[in-house]
Amino acid sequence: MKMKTSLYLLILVLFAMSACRKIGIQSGGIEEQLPYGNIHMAGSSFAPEDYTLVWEDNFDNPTLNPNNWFSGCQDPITGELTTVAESAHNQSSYVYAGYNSPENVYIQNGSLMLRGTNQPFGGYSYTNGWVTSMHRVHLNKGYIEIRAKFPSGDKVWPALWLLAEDKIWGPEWDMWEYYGQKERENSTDKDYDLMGNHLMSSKDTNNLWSTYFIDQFDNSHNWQEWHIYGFEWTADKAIWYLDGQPTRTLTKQAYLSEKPDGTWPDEEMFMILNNGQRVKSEDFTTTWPNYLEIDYVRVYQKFNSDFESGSTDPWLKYGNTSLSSINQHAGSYCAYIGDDNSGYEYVIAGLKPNTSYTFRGYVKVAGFGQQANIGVKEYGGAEIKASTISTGYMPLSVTFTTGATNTSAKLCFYRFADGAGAAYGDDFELFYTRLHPITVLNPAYQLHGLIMAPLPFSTETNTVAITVLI
Ligand SMILES: [Ca+2]
Ligand SMILES: [Ca+2]
Repeated sequence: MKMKTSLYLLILVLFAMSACRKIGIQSGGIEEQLPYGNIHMAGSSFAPEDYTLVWEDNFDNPTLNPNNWFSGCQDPITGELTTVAESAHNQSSYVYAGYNSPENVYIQNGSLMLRGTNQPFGGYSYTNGWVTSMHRVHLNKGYIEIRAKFPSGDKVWPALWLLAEDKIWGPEWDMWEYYGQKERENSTDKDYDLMGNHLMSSKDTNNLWSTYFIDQFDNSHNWQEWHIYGFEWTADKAIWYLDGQPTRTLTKQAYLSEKPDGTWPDEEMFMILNNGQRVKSEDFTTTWPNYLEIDYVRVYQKFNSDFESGSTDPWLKYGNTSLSSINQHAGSYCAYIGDDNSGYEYVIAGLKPNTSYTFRGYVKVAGFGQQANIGVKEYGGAEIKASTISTGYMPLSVTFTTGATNTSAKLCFYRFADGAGAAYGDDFELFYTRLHPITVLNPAYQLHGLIMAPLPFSTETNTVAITVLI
């Protein structure tokens, strides 16, 4: 009898354990989103190290998000034409053979579709889809990643490119610009199937181009397949990446030695994604209609968060601050605050409205009785801060949600008026926090020790929505 009861109990326990494993498998999907780093790296990105996702459009909504883009070359809110555009529907009719119209811009199966047609309209022989992020999404340096499928054929001229927010032509970054056909300079010869990675800066009316073409791209890479097109722009170099592999590196030094009158881009620039048609190109091999399909556009930035550039730029400083080569949390440098009422601020742009971000970093003070803080303000909500009085490095973090129309935030590292003293800060990061429903077991089960796997969340996932299974 006793044995029978024990057996019965054993069966019960085994049943309970197998039920737990079942639930554990259910929660196994969550582990893919963890460790925490995977959340801000947004899945299968080729972003170089130390970059933080600051903005993305995955085209998941049924219509184009007007906070990010407008169709064509005229801002529907301000009425302004984009940089060097001649009308709302054509940027430059001497080079673009098509009329861009909203009918050619739509979202299908989670992708932005930019259609090109050979249907005459508005005095043009072709029409096309064209979107612009002017005054909505712009950046001064960073890494842009676009997952796209390009059209091909002699007439097509699709491109993913950047122009200046101040609407002066130059600089222009041609991240990825495909020519179905292009005539050679000072020659009647023609090239076909070219992908371009260019920079242009200008001196007065002189455009200073540094061009680079990859020949026979469709032949070698099949551009009708999905590819991940990356472009990194820093203070001293640009690197174009295809599916994570560099295709061109242009250093500031090389550009300026090639173009002594040139300037390295150092200003806010917006994106244009378009499926244009070239005036000068033939139309023998093009299939109509054709499409430039874009699954996502992501912008990553780094804001010298570890000070390993040997400078505290581009942080804005006030009071007594300097770069420190002692007391760093990691690497060779950190940020030093030498007195009270002093600190660092950095306005990070390109954020999404109504979205949660976490700003964190390592901070310590030099002596007892002092306090140092990190904080965030001007994001659409009340200022938030986190503080430490520790003389050893402490991780501090603040999580904030941008307001309904806010696309930037001011990140701060500072000391109040709490007396003389010093503080050090290092390894700051900004995380984009995705809201994933997470399924975990009822904590009661955990108490009974029936979970074999570690809990699928860490102390840093407090903004992740959690569903508890009873
Ligand atoms: Ca998508
Ligand atoms: Ca450092």
